[in-house]
Amino acid sequence: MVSKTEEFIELERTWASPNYTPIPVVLSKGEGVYVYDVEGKRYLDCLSAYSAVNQGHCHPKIVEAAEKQLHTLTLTSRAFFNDKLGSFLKRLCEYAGYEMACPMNTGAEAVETGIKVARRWGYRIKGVEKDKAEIIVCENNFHGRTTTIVGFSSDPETYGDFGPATPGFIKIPYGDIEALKNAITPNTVAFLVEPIQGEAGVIVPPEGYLKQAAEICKENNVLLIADEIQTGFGRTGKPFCFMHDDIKPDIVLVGKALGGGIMPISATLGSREIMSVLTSGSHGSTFGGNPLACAVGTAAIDVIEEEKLAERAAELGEYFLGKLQTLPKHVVKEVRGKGLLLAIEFTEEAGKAKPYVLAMKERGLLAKQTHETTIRFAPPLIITKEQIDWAFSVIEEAIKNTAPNWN
Ligand code: IF1
Repeated sequence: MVSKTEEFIELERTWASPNYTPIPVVLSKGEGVYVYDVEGKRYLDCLSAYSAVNQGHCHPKIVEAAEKQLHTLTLTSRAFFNDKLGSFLKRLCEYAGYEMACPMNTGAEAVETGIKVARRWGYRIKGVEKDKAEIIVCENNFHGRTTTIVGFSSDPETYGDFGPATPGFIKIPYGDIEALKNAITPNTVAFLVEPIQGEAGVIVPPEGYLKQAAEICKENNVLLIADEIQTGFGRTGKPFCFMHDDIKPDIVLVGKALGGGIMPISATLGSREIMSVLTSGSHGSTFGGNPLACAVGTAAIDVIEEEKLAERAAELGEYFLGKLQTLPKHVVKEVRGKGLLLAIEFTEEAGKAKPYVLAMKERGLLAKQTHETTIRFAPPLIITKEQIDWAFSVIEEAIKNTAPNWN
């Protein structure tokens, strides 16, 4: 007798391109911090769709905003104005502290928009020689999956056989200020950086790194572009991770949780001067800024603010980090992160992360390994202290029962 789980897995494996190897669980319902599989089993979601479900699954206020707009007006294209876009972008820009935004859909589109804005700013405002613009990026970056973006990835899995790479990108080590200084040339238009490298394994840069990077960019008339697609909207304990360094990047890229866990919504934010290089007809998107997205995005921001999710992430993240740090050092060699973007890295002796992820799944907690030896924990920011206690008890027990030697 084939179980429902096996049936659904078989169907997905038959019809979906094999570009993922999902954890063997078939989800069919989500509510708050919990998701449910087709067998009716409940799991605490410690991935939040890679930090796109900060507000929790199917948040009633965001669902209500979507439902209302679904019966009103969903898509017009930007060939026409609509009555939701201006107020949504005002809300978003004021929340982040910027003057203007270009609404897109996926994070990669926001990144590509940032690259186009920086290049055109370089040619038309800084005066860089045509087609010579350079953008500095970091080793082990993750900014999305388009051919241009993967072209400056340092992960062969991400860029392998998708060449030729788009020219004009210089890679430097993450967290290394001297390397940034030395990479800048008269043709440098921007430095694109994640405030915390998510996919690389939740790598937090040295204290003050972003502040020093901002100073160097300013001194050299180079735009600082912060990719807040994963770290934004309260995840690291502030509305945006760059705020921990008390800086103001020239361009901020947002996505994921802006969609309230319901739909793809992203944007590229900057000053009026910078964003105005996107002259009429020079950039766009069929769905970018659609009324449904604007209604959902507005509700998504409202929930982050009204439920003080950034503050919760700061306080409960500290608490969760403290508990993870009690795990034995000969099994878990490092605990990293900020707010509720956390990760544990296993020792060589403890082995690869996947068996631990499967052991956690068996016990009702969903998380995902990143690369071979790290597990990221990024629950919805609505999680309670009691749920963190439960999650930690599951994490500890799963590791205890999987590690070659716990004591
Ligand atoms: C996958 C990773 C995380 C991102 C940052 C831009 C994007 C992402 C900092 C692009 C997207 C997602 C993509 C998803 C898995 C996940 C991921 F493992 F790939 F790297 F979170 F760490 N900037 N990250 O994290 O946004 O176009 O996806 O909306 O591709 O497997 P997107």
